[in-house]
Amino acid sequence: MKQSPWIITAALATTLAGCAERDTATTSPAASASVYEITARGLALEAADEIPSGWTTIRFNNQSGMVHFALVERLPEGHGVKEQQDQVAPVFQQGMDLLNAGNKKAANQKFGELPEWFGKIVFLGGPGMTTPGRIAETTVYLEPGNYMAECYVKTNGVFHSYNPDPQQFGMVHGFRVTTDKSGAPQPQATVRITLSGDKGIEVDGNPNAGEHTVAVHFADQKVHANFLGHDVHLARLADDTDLEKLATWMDWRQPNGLETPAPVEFFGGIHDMPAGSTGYFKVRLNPGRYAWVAEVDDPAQKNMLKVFTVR
Ligand SMILES: [Cu+2]
Repeated sequence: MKQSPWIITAALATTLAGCAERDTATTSPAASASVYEITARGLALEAADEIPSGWTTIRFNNQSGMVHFALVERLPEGHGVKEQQDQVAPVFQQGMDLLNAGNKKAANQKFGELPEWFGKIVFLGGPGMTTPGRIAETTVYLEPGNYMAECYVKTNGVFHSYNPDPQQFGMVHGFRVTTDKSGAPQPQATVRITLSGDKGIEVDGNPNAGEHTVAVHFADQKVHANFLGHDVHLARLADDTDLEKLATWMDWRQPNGLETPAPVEFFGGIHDMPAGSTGYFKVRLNPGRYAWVAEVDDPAQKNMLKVFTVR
């Protein structure tokens, strides 16, 4: 029973990829790619409990009325969603409540209560911020192990990953990556981004309108002041988008940071990954003004808020 949703999803994805392929008459890597479908519905993530290892396309279907994402984390063995909900999510929520009350010192003390195993979590990308009603696809290489997907966007100051009802979980989903191999090939990129603490977001060329597979190479990784590593999300900018407001929104520690609704439309991206990794995400660019932006404190200062125009 556990595996059946996965098989159905993979079969469906292969069929869809096969249809798309006829238009281009090329061999698309997506045709044989393994797809892990994660659906956001209300304040829950719905997905299979077990998937094969290897190159995995995480197809994040945001069926909810709010912006969400699906950060993928590899948890140390023996620690699952239950431990995360008991020992991690409440600490962040209580710390956030203290920040909102203007008590930075007490907040930092609270964050000091995070369990030792929290530092052993490996962040492995996963689809970035996704506007309601959109689908975002991100491809990463997953080793066998114990995983969790999480969304910690906030609504009314409460992280989606935290549920105040102790009987219920927040927006998290635990899953197992098995030793079975997905067999999917590494994607072929049409746009390349290099991400580093020193140079920020560096894009190879200015992408044209159309479909793209964006490769993101993490030249290095570090823990920023908001405890997160650098990553990349794609935002579409309106004529009146306030870039400073967007920059502040990207930092969850700010009272309005990651608070719904988002100040822009988001089309996915990729969350932080370890130094040396490469992950991929798909985008469809229409003519207009966009930004690549990282979920760190002060992204503009770090060259991690890059505005570009698609003609
Ligand atoms: Cu969410």
